[in-house]
Amino acid sequence: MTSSGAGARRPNLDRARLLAHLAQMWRIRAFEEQALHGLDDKIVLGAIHPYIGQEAIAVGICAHLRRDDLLLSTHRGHGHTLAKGAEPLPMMRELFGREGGSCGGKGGSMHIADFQVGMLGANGVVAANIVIAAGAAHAVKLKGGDQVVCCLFGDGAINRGPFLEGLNWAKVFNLPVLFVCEDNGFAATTRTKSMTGGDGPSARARAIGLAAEEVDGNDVLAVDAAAGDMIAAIRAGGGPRFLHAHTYRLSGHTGSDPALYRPKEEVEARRQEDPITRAAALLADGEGVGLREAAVAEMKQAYDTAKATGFPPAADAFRDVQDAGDPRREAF
Ligand SMILES: Cc1ncc(C[n+]2csc(CCOP(=O)(O)OP(=O)(O)O)c2C)c(N)n1
Ligand SMILES: [Mg+2]
Repeated sequence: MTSSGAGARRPNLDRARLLAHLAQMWRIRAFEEQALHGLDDKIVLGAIHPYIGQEAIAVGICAHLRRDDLLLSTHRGHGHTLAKGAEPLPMMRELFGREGGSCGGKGGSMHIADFQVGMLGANGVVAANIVIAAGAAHAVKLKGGDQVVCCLFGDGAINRGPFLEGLNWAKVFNLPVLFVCEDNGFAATTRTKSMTGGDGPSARARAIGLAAEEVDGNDVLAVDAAAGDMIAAIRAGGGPRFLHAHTYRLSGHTGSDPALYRPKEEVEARRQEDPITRAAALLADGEGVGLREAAVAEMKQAYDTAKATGFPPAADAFRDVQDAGDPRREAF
């Protein structure tokens, strides 16, 4: 770890960019801490999967995505969604099942989507987003243009079939998609290494013919640099790329998981590598002051407003649930 003022030893440091990254990581952290508070408050409907400790990945990657680029997320999707440009209030309302939620309050955390910013959806089915991303990238290719699709998934997802299907399809059709494996070491309560044959995510991607790189996922500037090169290559027609980002989930698997399957000392050691602390340590004294407070105020406001919002009217119960027909008739 570096102490504050270490930025002076990195003459090429783009301070404005780092400050923007730090602000965005604080926003994600503050959103999640508020959401966890909502569990204690008993207003979150369903589970939430905190992204705490992994923020540098979403932030470093989304810095290179345009609004019209497309993103596919997971069950751990709040950070991805915010980094892609979604507003926190509809997201918070969605967590609480309220009117005005991203999906009308019907989906909850694992179904948040915001097509306005190219966020095609969280996904509660591990690895399912990988084949959806390949499909979205195929659509982009057929339509023409230079949009990029980004698909984030966990290290557990690489042990499901859609990983092979999605990467293979993307390679065969030279599709504009960046696959990002967020390797936090765990799939729920299981250490992923104990369930993974061979040399892991990047080796598998290379075996399918994708250019693949590994990166320290807790170093926002390293992620930024790696993602920048890869996304530029994809946008230029270079085909799919694979980024394997090493990180650690500082929270439990869900907001209510005490994570007793790993020693406290391990978590404490990994907390020293918190991506926010590491980014802040690159700045000089006084830089970045107030970013945390601003993020907390923004997310508290979203929380309070969402909490004060009513539930959707009963008449809307079937709206957007089925795309055709009369659900009352079709139920029989
Ligand atoms: C097809 C499928 N199998 C099992 C589950 C239950 N489940 C939810 S999250 C999870 C772990 C996923 O691990 P990883 O892909 O590494 O993502 P992480 O939770 O670490 O972000 C599991 C097994 C699921 N949601 N979908
Ligand atoms: Mg994992």
